[in-house]
Amino acid sequence: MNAFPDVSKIRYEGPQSENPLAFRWYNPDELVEGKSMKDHLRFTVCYWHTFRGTGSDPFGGGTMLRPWDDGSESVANACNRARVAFEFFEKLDVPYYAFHDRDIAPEGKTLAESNANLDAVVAVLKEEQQRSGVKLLWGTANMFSNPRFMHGAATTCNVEVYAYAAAQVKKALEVTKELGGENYVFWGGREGYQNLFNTDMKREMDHLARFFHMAVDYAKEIGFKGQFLIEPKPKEPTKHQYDSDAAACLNFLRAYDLMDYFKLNIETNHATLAGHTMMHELEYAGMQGGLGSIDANTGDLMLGWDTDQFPTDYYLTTQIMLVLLKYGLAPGGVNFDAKVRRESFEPLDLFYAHIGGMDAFAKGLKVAAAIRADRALDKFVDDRYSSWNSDLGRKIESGAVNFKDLESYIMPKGDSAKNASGRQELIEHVLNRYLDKVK
Ligand code: XUL
Ligand code: CO
Repeated sequence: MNAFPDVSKIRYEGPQSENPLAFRWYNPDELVEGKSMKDHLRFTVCYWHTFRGTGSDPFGGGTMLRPWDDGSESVANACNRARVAFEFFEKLDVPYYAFHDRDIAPEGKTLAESNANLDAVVAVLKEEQQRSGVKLLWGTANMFSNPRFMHGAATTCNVEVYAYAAAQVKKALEVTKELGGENYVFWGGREGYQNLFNTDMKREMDHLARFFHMAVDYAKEIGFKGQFLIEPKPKEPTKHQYDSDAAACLNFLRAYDLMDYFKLNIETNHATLAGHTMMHELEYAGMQGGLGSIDANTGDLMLGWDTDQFPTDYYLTTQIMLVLLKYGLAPGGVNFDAKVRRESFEPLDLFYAHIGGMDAFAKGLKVAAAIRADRALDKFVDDRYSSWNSDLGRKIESGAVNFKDLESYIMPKGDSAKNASGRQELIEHVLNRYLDKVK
């Protein structure tokens, strides 16, 4: 393949480099906290935006220039596209990719035909994985594009659509296993509602849970050992998505006895649509043992929808890496669920976009590690909670006292001890100091 003749393998040149086809921060073998950047970050290219994105929007058609793609829905075109994708992964030096079933192979007239198309392309992907060493971070099934899924897939009102979705996921699990996928993702594409007047929410959520249990059972049956992930998103395409944020997802998993099998794939732009920061969503999932993987992108402060832009903000990546270093990421990864703007239609833009995103994360990793090495933030947190290290604090935390004991303790004092400053402005300044310091 030589779909990108102007690009050779992207290499690390250091922060001073002005070469847009080089890394300034991402140095795959450089050790951070004793582990290579490559192993910390586990960068992943997503197939749908990068190889299937057309640049179309509600106001106009596709704009992308993809000379290798003949635009047809043929298996031959899909196989050729797969080989081009691997040229891209290798030149970009990413260890992983991720896909939906319908990204990699065309949908046929019947499910059997779709499965056969999938098998043909999977054979090529397998060959390319073996040749290049690039691995599959996760697979998933697209159960939102085809009109049959207009009412949802695992939450549809149409029982035959539910059966179809189950069969589709069964095949997607087989394919993900065949390709050594390390995770399997469920993003609830149309699992939600537009209007509660026509919706039996309880029944739909029960069905969704049943669906997940069947997926877990089937994974066990075929020996698929990958981690299951669900991906929170509050809205779009439905008015309300059931997996609205990390808290809602974890509550759902716990209520339906699925906590042992699922973790969360947290996406930045979904977090912001939910009215949270990415750091909040990561911390919330992490503290409950539910942090699995991330979809790395960013939204636009001025726009209230899922713009899926490439992340370039060091402040954001530092926040993310602070949490990821705390809880760990593997077998998850940093998946660029991000698309180039429709005006950035040249193949070269795909490289610029990913290089910028990878560098932003590598810099964030270094800044976060520097902060952790000095315990620069921990010190503030330790101080802030130091009163809890007292005898009283320990008794409360261990459950040794009740309301009456606490009343007896505090009543004679007349009032509680004075509060100390939260130091927010100083802390924010300290964070900027580390951003300056890492060179
Ligand atoms: C949609 C989204 C999906 C999932 C995979 O907003 O993020 O691309 O990541 O289905
Ligand atoms: Co996503």
